[in-house]
Amino acid sequence: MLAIIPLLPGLEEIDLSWNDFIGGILGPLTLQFKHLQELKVLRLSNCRLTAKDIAFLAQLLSRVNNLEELDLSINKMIGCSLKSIAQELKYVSCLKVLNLNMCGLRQDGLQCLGTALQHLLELRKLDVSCNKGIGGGFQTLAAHLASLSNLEVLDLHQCCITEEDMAVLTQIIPLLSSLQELNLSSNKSVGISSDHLLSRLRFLPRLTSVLLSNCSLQHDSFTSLAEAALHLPELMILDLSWNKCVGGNLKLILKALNLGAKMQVLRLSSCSLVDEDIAGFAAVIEAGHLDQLQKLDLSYNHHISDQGWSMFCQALVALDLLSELDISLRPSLHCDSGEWFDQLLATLPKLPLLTELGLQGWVLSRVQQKQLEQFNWDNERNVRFDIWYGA
Ligand SMILES: *[C@@H]1O[C@H](CO)[C@@H](O)[C@H](O)[C@H]1NC(C)=O
Ligand SMILES: *[C@@H]1O[C@H](CO)[C@@H](O)[C@H](O)[C@H]1NC(C)=O
Ligand SMILES: CC(=O)N[C@H]1CO[C@H](CO)[C@@H](O)[C@@H]1O
Repeated sequence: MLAIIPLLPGLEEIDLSWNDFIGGILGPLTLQFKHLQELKVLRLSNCRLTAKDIAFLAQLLSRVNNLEELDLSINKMIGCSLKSIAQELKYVSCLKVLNLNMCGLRQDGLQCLGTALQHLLELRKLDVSCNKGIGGGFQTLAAHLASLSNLEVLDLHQCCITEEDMAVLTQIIPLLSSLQELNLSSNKSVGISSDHLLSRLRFLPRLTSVLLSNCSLQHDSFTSLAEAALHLPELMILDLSWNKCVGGNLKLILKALNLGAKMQVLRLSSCSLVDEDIAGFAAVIEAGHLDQLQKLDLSYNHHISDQGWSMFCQALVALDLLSELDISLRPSLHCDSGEWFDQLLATLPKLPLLTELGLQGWVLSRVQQKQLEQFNWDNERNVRFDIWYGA
């Protein structure tokens, strides 16, 4: 089947992703590619590419001058050879999307990439996430990263970003004036760093998505973020999961939610939320400030009392557009559900778009399980209740 690719003139897209067998044979294959002037998209995600494949691919780049998207994600063995690709990126100056997620990229590769960026001024999306080997190397990326004035998406999750990296990124990221989506999740230094990246996000008013899950936010960094969020009118997606310091302090960020009213996805899983947080949150919901919300993750917050959950379930009626809600506990906790369950049942019919409800960890009686089934039956709905049947 692959044999026909070289013969197709005017080919604009090649996507061979998720085909293991490509690994090791890409070379002979690319040698046969003839008509590539029109090629815009090349996706080779999760193909078990080898260093040899990458060497051939690097040679190919000088022949695909109109390439706009290059996806080499999830090829863990190409880290050492990515240098050669980076050096040839100068031939594809129309590139808009570069995906190097989980490529085993290392500091030397990142340095070459940094140099290449000066030729990639059209870049919209840069993903170097899940490359733990690049931590500590961001200094080398800095100079040219700052010139990417069209960059809209920057994904740096799980990159072992160090405090020195944070100092660099604090200078650079606020200069990316087109930035809309920023993922810094799973980098402990983000929250610990004494630099003020989070407060400087206020200079990026186009931000729609800020993902800071598992970033060890501290009271100071969380306060900075909350203040910056007041200046982010387009914010639609916010992930603060696995940052314990949010618990007891949620009110800081609620002020920003009051203003924006565009929030569509809010993730507060495992944030050690307490009743005070949920009460303030319920008030914001009831005031109609979150009426665009579609996905809400409050899972793994086991400090909230029965009363707190009841109040929350009552407020839910104001979330007309809600489609996914997760209030699971850790499955190992096995807590009896309290009065809030009845409140939830009363609210369910008023959530016409709900399709997913996470209730893991709560022990539901047979009657309660029946009530959920009956709800779907009576209302001709098909809500997927994620419950634990171990009881
Ligand atoms: C952001 O990072 C997290 C890792 O903590 C990852 O699970 C998630 O898929 C990323 N989100 C996007 C939109 O890239
Ligand atoms: C958070 O980060 C730690 C390591 O820093 C990791 O062990 C843990 O699995 C992460 N949690 C999540 C939910 O990503
Ligand atoms: C989940 C994860 O990979 N966390 C990393 C975030 O960054 C710190 C500091 O570099 C690492 O130690 C963590 O392992």
